[in-house]
Amino acid sequence: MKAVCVLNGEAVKGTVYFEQLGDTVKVTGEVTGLDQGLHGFHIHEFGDNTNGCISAGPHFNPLNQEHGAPTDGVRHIGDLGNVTADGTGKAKVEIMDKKIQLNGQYSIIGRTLVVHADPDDLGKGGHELSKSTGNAGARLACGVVGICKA
Ligand SMILES: [Cu+2]
Ligand SMILES: [Zn+2]
Repeated sequence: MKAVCVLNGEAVKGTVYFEQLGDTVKVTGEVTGLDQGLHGFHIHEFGDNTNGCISAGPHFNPLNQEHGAPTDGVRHIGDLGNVTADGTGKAKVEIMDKKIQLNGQYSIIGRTLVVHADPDDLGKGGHELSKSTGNAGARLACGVVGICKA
């Protein structure tokens, strides 16, 4: 099964693909228009963009855990860490993750992918928002994850 998300922001655009490979979801694609460096990259709970990316709500967190790094045992299902933009503002996405899924109770289909202005501190920044959002700042672009042709 495959899914796709078209990210749309003012300056930031992107296309990200998701493919279920056994228990792993492979995430690939490209985001452009970013400042050089790290940018938080998450699945948020709602596939609602009526009021822009803010309507997507908090990180997808069906297990009521604290925010963390993708490699942490304790994390939100939606915590995909950061993408890294180069000097031209382009970030290549290549993530393998076993928490997000394309079906079942942890399915991300119909939820929103968000790319942020700032780095996700992976829960370790000591900021009051570290354990909820990674203090990743504004939502620069977002899009709903939808099923695509296999
Ligand atoms: Cu986010
Ligand atoms: Zn999170």
